[in-house]
Amino acid sequence: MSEIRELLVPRLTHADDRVRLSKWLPPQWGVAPRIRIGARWFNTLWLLPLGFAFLIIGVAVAQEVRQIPSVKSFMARYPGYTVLPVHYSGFPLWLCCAHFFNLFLLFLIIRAGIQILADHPRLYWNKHCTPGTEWLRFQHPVPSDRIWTAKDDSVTLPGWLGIPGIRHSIGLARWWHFSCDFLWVLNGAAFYVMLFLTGQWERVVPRTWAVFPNSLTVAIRYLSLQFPANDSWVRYDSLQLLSYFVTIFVAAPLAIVTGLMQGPAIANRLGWFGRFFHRQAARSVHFLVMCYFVLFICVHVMMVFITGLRGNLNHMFAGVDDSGNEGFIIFAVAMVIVAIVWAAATPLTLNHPRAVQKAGRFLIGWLKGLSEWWDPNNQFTERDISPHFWPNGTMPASEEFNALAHNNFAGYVLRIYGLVANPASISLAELKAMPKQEQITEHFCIQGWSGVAKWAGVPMRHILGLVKPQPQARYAVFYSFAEGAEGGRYYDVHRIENMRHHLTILAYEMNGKPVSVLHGAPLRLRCENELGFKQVKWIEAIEFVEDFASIGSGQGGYNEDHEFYGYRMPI
Ligand SMILES: Nc1nc2c(c(=O)[nH]1)N[C@H]1C(S)=C(S)[C@@H](COP(=O)(O)O)O[C@H]1N2
Ligand SMILES: [Mo]
Repeated sequence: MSEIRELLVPRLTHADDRVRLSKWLPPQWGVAPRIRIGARWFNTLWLLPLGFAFLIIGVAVAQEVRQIPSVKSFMARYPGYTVLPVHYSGFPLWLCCAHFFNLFLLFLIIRAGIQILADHPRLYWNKHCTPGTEWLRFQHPVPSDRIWTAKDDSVTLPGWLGIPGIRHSIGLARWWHFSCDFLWVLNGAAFYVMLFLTGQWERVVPRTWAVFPNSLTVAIRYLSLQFPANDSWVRYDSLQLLSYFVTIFVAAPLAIVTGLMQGPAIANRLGWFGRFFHRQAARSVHFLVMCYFVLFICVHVMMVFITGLRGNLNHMFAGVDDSGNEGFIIFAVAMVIVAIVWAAATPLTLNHPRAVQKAGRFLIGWLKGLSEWWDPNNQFTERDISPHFWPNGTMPASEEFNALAHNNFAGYVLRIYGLVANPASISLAELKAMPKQEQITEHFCIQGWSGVAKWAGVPMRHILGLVKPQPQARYAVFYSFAEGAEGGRYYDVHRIENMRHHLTILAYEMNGKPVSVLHGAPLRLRCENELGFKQVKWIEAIEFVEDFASIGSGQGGYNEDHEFYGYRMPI
């Protein structure tokens, strides 16, 4: 069987350790974000003048309203803050540091998050991702006169906004997003602990219901442009307290939970809740939380600037309550650091993508891999099957494959070799005579779309029983008939543990019919605790190996080599 290896391995290509724009997907710009209300699409840019108009009207209304006697007495009864005993003082150093790390990481998280979204620039409330049913898109409608893959759909972003801006750079953007998330969660956890150890939580957690009427008073004051005194060294006003509470204790945890719920390993374990609050709902909420953060940052920064900049910066950046300039100086230095990192992130990523991949793997890859311990167990019903299942990837184009397809794959043989006791060559008819397993499962593409389909095929457990991998075999390599996007054979590596799951099958049927060539005929993998790119289509051969360092560029698969993905992708 070693001749098969000699046949296949040289057809893999070595990937570059830099992003070569000449070989990458050519740029394609989307459109300004559109929101669908009923059957009509609205350009969200209208929100800018509309928001401005509403703000001006709001000021006029607030100025009138606060003259009304009953409002006056309401505002006298609820002055805009509550005086309760407190057990903290000022702004300690740990708080200033946590605040800086938070803002520093949040910029990167948001930029990389928008980049991830640009890989499938549509958001849905339904789980099927059927074109036309999205509620938000920043791409044109899906063309209906040709095959339109998820990769075709991805859009370019300006390099200062996305990291790294170029189309379909989700592999790199995810390393940034997840690595910074991890550091952000660590920072946040330390922040939570310190808040409660030092009594500083009393600044940001409401302790009486009066926080609501008091917030109304503050809102009327600010909106009517008569700012209350800034007492933040001692206490925040009620509206500030409430908005910080929502940001720290609602928005941040919601972002974490809805982020995790988009990964197959976790979504597959949530049972009815996961079927109801599915990946697309989680993804939409995740996006809305990001919008909240952006709005919060804008309003927060504006308020810091217009309610006494020097004093505010002295509090939060220097931890002092005086009229000196130290807060401003530290803030200026901090902003220079943010600006340098902001400017460097995209060029660094394009010039050293392999380093970004390695750093990400080091920081967060092991943690993502841990969720593979959970075996996938989620199954759907016939009613859940998606009417449209996005296709993805580069179609096979070789004469050899076309000849096989022409004969309905009658001449197809699956070759299994490497570290196995019984190497095998199995025809499609033989595969179909083996035990058949049916499953209705959700497919999670790394780009963001998902879809439910019924798959049927041979359980990988059965194949393992036939070929008997040797004890040192740790990985299964799936070689495809098709090339990857930059040329060279598409392949992907799975840990052998994944091959033993009860839902891992070699599928030859999709939704009750033979799998179409578009979706991977004659045979494609289903391994339900991993993302879509690991479900190799058009399988030509499977090799069992001890290590994959010498295969391709050694990263564990075609997209791992060429697009800098991680090879364990349960999230
Ligand atoms: N050979 C091969 N298999 C592949 C791909 C590819 O490009 N080549 N794309 C992967 C990706 S990114 C996804 S999301 C799924 C898509 O499967 P589908 O076309 O059936 O939706 O196939 C995976 N398998
Ligand atoms: Mo994918």
